[in-house]
Amino acid sequence: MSYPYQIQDKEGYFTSYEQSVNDPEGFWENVANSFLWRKKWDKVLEWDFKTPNIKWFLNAKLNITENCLDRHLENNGDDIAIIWEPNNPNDEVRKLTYKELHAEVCRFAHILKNNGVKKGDRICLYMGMIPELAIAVLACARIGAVHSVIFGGFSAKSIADRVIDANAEYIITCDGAYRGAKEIPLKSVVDDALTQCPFVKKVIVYERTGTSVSMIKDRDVWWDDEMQKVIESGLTDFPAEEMDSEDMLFILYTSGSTGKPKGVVHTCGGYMVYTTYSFVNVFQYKPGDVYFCTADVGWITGHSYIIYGPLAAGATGLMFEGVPTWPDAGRFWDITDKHKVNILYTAPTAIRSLMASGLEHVEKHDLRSLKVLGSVGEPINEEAWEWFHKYIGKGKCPIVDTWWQTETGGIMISNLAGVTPAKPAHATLPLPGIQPVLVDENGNEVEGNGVSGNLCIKFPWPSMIRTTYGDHERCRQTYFSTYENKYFTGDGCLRDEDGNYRITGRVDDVMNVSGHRIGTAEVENAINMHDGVIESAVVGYPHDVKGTGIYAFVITEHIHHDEDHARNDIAQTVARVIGPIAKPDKVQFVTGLPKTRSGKIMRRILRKIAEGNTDSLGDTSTLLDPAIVDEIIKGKV
Ligand code: 7RM
Repeated sequence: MSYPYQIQDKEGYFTSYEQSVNDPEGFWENVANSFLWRKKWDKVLEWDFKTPNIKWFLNAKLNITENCLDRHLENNGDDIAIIWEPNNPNDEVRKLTYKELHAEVCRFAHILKNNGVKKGDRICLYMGMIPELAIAVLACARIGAVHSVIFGGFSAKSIADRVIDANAEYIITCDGAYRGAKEIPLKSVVDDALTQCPFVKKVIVYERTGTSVSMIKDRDVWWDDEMQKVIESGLTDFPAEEMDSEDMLFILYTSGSTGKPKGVVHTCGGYMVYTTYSFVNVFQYKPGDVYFCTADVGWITGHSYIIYGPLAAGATGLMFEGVPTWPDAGRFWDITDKHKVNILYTAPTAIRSLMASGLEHVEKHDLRSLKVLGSVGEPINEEAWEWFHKYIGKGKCPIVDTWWQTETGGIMISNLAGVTPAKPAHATLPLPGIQPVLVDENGNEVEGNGVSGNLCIKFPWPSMIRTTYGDHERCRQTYFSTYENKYFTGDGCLRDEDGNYRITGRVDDVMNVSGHRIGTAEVENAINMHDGVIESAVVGYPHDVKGTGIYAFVITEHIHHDEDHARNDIAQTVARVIGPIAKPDKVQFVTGLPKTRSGKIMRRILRKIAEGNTDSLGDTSTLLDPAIVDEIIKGKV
């Protein structure tokens, strides 16, 4: 593979950037020309941010899997597409060449077809980090079905909410998943979820752990049994469905300010072009490099930078089933050494946690293969940046700090490895094609450098969100109504004297816990389901490892004699309702909450208390009951 759109040096970056602003359509047309299309576009772009209506590469036809697979077969079919490292380091590594991956995807596409799946159908995937997850995702794309991957840490209720919202009639899951020392009973969680989803027609189950599961007659089938039938039928290829550039590729649910996660919709053409373009440029991928992204496919990072971007670029990607701390905190470094990883893309929360477990885990391993390091998911603090740079990159690997979102589909602001300069704790500069702006509270653009504001994007890019599934108005309201004619990210941001962007964090009611997005309202809803709870308010607070921890203020009917026990019960309820990632770190029982006269909870005050920053609470005299503030401060946990 060669990448004609790969930027080679700093001048190249500035020239490309300028061109992308002066002639966006020409710029993207040029990038898109390097892909495989059944038919090219009639028009590059049509857009308005009012409706919003965004269309890229109009009337072009393609199948993204022909770009991720078929395209590489002739010259690079024997290259490794996926190296799979199992949870247990003593188990066998699996390597799939592009030819093998293509064959597996085709076979599984037949299985989908045999089970009644058609173009446009929604399929929920609830699986561990095994090659079959990538195979299932790609098979959906090949047949034109819309995948909705649900992270393996979500609860039965979260699955049911998503299956219902997407009206998904098909589920793909595993009997169980290995995660470190734990075994997670995925199928059993799915079964609980599906008691609420009688419309589900088929559940395809891959056997990974061998744990016993209950199979429902006429609904549940084993992956291996279905595979046997396909193999016996002798069918190998599966001709890819011809998709329109703007046909839906997938839905991915993400948290917002309300209690209900929204289904972010991405479409085929633009998403393919942008994820591949950004992958190749940000990481400066060179054919033959081994690239390891530690994210889970259940999040957007896994979609864009484990599956679609790298595969369309013909890259060799490493997929890891387990967790960074098992069997010990040296696992990432062990994997890096074992597979001679060249590019490592991970999250600040992982870096901070591994940093805390001591250098002895690092020093045992040879990390000389590393060339480029990357960070994503939350602001990376300077201490973690320096540690990553010094002890993992040995001072010679550029670190790319990549800012982006589920909604943006791909990396928006980042330095390009070794091409544009890094600055610790700064995402630095927008990729060519991306036009960020900062706006003040009145919605006016803040110009010049050395300024701050809310981060917006003022021009469309190919992988941007098209709609929120089943509720276009919600998409308009959330992203396009705060500031006229701009996409609003929900993030606060600084632009330094040199024009480098530094993302400071969410300015809405979304928390970023270990890089996972969780809405305060979702956690409150879950807490309020707990017996005896009258009301609750949840805020984020600075946490050494997680970045943000979850602090819950809870009003209950009765005073608890064993508060620790009650706290634990509430945390368990949240884990059951949402998933373990949303468990509050701190629960404080209070008799009231600081509210305005109109009954609105003053989160600003609760946030300050949770931070331990009670000197600057600001004006509390407008509160309904100012005395409650002192009570809450005294009872801080
Ligand atoms: C890719 C992803 C999005 C939110 C986003 C930010 C935060 C992500 C960075 C970052 C500072 C970064 N998608 N965020 N990357 N903040 N620097 N490099 O994480 O939809 O799950 O989250 O994450 O607040 O709005 S996401």
